[in-house]
Amino acid sequence: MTTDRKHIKVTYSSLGSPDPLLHDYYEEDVTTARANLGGTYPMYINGEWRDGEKTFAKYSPIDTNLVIGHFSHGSRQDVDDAVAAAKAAYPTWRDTPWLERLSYLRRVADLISERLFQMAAVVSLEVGKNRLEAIGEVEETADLIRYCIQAMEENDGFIKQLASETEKHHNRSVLKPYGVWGVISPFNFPCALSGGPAGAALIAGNTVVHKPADDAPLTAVLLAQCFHDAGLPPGVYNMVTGGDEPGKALVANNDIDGITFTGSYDVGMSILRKFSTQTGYMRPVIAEMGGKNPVIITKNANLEKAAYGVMRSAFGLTGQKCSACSRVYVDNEVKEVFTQILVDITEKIKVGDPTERETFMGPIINGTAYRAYRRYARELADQGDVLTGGTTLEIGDGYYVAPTVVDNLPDNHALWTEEMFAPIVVLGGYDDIDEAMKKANHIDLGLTAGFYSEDKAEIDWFLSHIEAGVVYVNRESGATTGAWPGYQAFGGWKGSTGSGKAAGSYYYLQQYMREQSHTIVD
Ligand code: UN1
Repeated sequence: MTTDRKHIKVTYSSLGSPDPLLHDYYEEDVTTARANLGGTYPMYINGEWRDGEKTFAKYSPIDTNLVIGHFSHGSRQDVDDAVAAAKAAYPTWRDTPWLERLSYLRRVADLISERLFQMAAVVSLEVGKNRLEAIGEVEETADLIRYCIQAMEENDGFIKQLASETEKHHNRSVLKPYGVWGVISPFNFPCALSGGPAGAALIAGNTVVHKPADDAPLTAVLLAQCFHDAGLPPGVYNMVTGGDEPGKALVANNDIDGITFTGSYDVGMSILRKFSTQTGYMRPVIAEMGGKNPVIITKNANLEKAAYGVMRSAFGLTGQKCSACSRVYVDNEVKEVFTQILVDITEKIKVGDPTERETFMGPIINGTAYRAYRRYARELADQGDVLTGGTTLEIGDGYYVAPTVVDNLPDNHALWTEEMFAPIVVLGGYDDIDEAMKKANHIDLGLTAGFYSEDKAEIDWFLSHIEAGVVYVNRESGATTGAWPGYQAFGGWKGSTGSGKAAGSYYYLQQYMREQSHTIVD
């Protein structure tokens, strides 16, 4: 690796016209990462690297012959040891002055930024994310941590003086950590949705046990290395890889005081239920549980802008973002023109190896998702019209599928409401805009939503009626995706969330703390 690299500050917006050096750095690190694939990697428990008794192999979705590495299959004992280590480390970490905690976490964020391209290369190889999105995600992780650092500073450690009854009374409100915090993260944002919540929990004074997704264990190891190299005391951050077992063991462990889960609605709801009944009192659950995100396009929209926004959000990361756009309601007066533009630009998408500069869409994550895509494509072709896509693609031995646009699907079809996590978008025409809004809102999920209209009154109407946590109007770079910490608060409504508070927002960090009121009388 070149040692004297120029610092390039990345956000999803700066990636629109990136510094050419960014490509050089990324390519250099992809070459190195490819050459080093296939190693055996441990877990991180109590400040030590521990090999599990069993291992599992992780293959790349880009080419199923490519072994990313062999990873520890964490057992219940490993999880219980990690929780015990976190519990033992908690009192000292809690009592560490918050400014000192911030300097540890600032080091973690800086290490992530320093290793930006190295980690992004692994994200691409491991989950099939294209280069710009992978680079963006890794830097987003550092920024999620920095955002929480800033929140802690701006709020002076969340110690607030309150009014006093008399001169002798000294009252204040203090936010304090809970204890041991579990983080269960998904494959699609393996860095941001691990480092973001773990960073917040640690800044707040909790200790952490992290269980990453089976499909993204190497990113988790690299992240654990950042926590380790930042010099965090043993037990403060722990990471256990493996299948379902360590995740279940984490949820079953009553020494976990709070948990952040990002993943499916069904798993999120089951964690929520267990957490509220397993112990004598409720414990906090921060959950982000998916979306079925709608876009409404009126006859007053700039259709070109709308088509690009929908295309980017429906097919970015192969449709596997919780924030992906999967339903579009478009005024029948402009539907034909809009559909034509969308189909044209969809057919120009370059699908292939995500580490290649021109590739927009990499493979789908694994064999199960690949087979599910085929099943969805069949069902959609049976009942609706597949305007483009609907097929798997023969590109080497990878899990490649075509971006798919579907029209004329009956209103009562299950795939109008089921989250597919695949590059499939379904179009519906409307004559009455109130009907379109009803359809957009009628499901249990409410994560993101988009709107296209150049009419100010229509925009106000949309903003006051839509039931979603993250909404975008006339955004060409993404109709429903691409929130950045500090720019967009990212969190859902209804079944998409547990708390109604978003990540990368003013209100996020407070969720990792509980309030204590102090009254001291002279
Ligand atoms: C997710 O898809 O699980 O706004 C999170 C976005 C990303 C976050 C997506 N920042 O698309």
